[in-house]
Amino acid sequence: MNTKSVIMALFGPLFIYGCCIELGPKHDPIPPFMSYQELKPKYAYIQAVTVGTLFNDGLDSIACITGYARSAGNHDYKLIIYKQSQNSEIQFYQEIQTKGTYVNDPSSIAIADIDNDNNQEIIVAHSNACVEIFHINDSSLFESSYTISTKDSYALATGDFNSDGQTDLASIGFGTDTLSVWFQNSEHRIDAKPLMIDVTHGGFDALAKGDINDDGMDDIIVMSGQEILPNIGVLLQTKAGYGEPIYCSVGDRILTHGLAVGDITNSGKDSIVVSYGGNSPFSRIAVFTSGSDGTVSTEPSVIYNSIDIPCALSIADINHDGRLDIVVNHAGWNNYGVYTQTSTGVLDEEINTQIPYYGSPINQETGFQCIAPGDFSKSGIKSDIIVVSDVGLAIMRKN
Ligand SMILES: [Ca+2]
Ligand SMILES: [Ca+2]
Ligand SMILES: [Ca+2]
Ligand SMILES: [Ca+2]
Repeated sequence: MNTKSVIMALFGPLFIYGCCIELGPKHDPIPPFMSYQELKPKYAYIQAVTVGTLFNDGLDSIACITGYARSAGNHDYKLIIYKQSQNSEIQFYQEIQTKGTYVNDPSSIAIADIDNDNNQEIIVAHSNACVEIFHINDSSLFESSYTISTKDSYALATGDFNSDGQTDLASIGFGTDTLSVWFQNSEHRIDAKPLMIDVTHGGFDALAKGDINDDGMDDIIVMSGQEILPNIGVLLQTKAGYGEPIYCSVGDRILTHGLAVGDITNSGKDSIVVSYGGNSPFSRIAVFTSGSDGTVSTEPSVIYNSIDIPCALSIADINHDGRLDIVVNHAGWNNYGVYTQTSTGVLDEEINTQIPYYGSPINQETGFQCIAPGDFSKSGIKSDIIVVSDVGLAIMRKN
């Protein structure tokens, strides 16, 4: 027996036992993800990704947009679609030229039926220029059908923003200090003129919808990512339209990075979640939950610790227990964290998972849409996560 074997024989069991105590999570842990799969072909610079049932087959498919790749590649400013097959394989489907350019690059993407024909459209925002709509044609291919010129074209959200049963569009520009809401009219077209609302946001912003005051009507949440401004502006929908924004902050002179909205307090009501801070121990996730009377909370209801540089956030039921959980991207570290929601509506401590290291996609730090949930294993639950990495897109499927 050599020296190493002697040490292992004497201390190995103790070492392993010690590791179990040291590393074992405290409450009902889950392995966050099982498998990691890169999607081919690879794209150098994906700006944003989203998921939707693009082909009326009940299966989630993926759409993403590319920016400037800093190379001679010819995949810049494209809309790229990956389709899920019946056996849960994700296959490249289509690459489409967009109206994006170097100065007006594609920055945000959404999937929604904004003309009420039961086919999903893909909507792409080109920063400081326009919103471009892509329809599916008779050959089941997507094609650009029209654009809406607007400076409010950095971040997109869709929802029913006037409670008429039809899906509408909302958009903000990069630090424009306005929000444009584009309603779907009675002829099922997007109104030519938006409702414009003043709300402060200073750049690297994010946009989301959710029912923040639990009255059954979609509200709009604007996150500011730059300048000394309130972190969040909440626009509550009322039967008479939208009032003044309600501003919320995580503290003085702190910039937030990521935004997500969903019921992560087991209350049936949507909370706002933002990420902020740099390296640990100064990195956090803050949750804003309205009071029982619907009063919007202007300060965090709960703050959770995180690890280095928490950025883009997503909300999904990662462990299939019927409660929504939070997934956070740690920009530059190729690391993803999961906060699972417990039955009492508090979040368990963060569990992290590493994805293969290739380098740091720059847009992870600013791209609020570099992570999206979907169902890519026919589980009926959106618990698989699409992530932007520097090789393009990858799927992390649930264990
Ligand atoms: Ca449609
Ligand atoms: Ca509507
Ligand atoms: Ca509401
Ligand atoms: Ca869950």
